[in-house]
Amino acid sequence: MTMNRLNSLIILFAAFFMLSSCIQDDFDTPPVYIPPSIDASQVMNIGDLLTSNNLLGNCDLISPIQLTGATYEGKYIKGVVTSDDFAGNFYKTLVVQDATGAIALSLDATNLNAQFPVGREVYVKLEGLYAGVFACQPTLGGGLDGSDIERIAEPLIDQHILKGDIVGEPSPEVLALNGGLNPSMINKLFIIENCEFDPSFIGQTYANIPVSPTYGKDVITNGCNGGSVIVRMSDYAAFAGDTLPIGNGSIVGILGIYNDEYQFTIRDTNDVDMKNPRCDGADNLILNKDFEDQEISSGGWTTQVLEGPHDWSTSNQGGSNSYYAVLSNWNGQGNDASEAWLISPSMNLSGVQSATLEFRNAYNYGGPTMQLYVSTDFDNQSAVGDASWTELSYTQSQGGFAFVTATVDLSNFISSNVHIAFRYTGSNQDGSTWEVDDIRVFE
Ligand SMILES: [Ca+2]
Repeated sequence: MTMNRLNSLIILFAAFFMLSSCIQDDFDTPPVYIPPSIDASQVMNIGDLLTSNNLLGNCDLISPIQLTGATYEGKYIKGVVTSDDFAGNFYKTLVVQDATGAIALSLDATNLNAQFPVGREVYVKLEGLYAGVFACQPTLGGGLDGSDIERIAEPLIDQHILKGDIVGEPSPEVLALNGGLNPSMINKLFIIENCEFDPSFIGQTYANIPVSPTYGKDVITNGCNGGSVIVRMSDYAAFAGDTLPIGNGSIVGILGIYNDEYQFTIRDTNDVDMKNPRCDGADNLILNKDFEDQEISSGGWTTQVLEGPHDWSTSNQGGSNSYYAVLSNWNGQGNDASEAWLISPSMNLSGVQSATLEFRNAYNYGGPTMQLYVSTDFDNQSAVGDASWTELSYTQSQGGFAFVTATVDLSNFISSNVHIAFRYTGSNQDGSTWEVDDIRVFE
């Protein structure tokens, strides 16, 4: 590129930026679309479409019905797009709503966001489409696949879905989880206030990493005033690997249903605003491991066995109504020389003022004491011996399997990569049974 051309380009860019700053207001105004010339008399309420085809709460019954005859000739529904497939949590689905109801459109196309962003009005030409339920969710499709509704084929989308103006995202209705859910709510945009993700999900990612496409992830979300709903996360979502927020707040999304289970679907993580202290008033929880899922390794926990055949596992033996982590070096006849570590996921404490570790512990039988360590340079996968660990003292059980709660200040270890670990040791002469539960780190 010659200098002259470069200079002209720079001048061109400068002119463009000056121009664009002058006409900024014009850019803020959506481009004007000439709306299709559709008379108000041609527009049917979505609510009427749902009820006249018996689509609400009627999921066992129906084969999809083709919309034909005088009722649908030249008729449209007119709604505003509320779904967004940009982040990948919606797929081949467009959800639209008007003041009377909401419905999903099943389309055989991706990148719908480019044509039909949130807040765009669309007119859906009904004649020839099929109205039915997909796994109980009221849906418009393009045909029949056996007795199921089939997507609208891509070449037909332009014929059936006409773009209108961009009118902006509708204000979400408030959904009170303690008031229960009913079919008339399906496909509508809602905000759930004063809610939080279930404690069992703290420290976890939004969806499954690596991708486990068959399943996706159902993240239980509880209202502080009671009630709960599953928030459905696709393993293909762009935010699948992000960590779920642990605070209390609000979440915006579209209520759906999959057979008899209501599911709430967010468009992206901008829909999630959970920064307040949790329902129980607890300060921000950074880590919460209660073993109630009977999984040692859920939530990013790992173990390393350095000596002997024994590893950490979960149990609720001994009359405990709670699962806990346990390790014993007893092999049924004697003790094995043992060393095994139970290691937390990495915690990012860089933004907190202080951090406190709280956990319950119990033991029985004579042997070495379980040790507690903290590290700021463990990489989550190398041998524990490759990292530096600092031993911390804690309040120990008096034995006899009696649990006590220990509280440990981690404020000297504020960093972006903090691990805590429990180190079990035993010899071939003796060894205790150690139990750990309700491990929480909070600000
Ligand atoms: Ca427990």
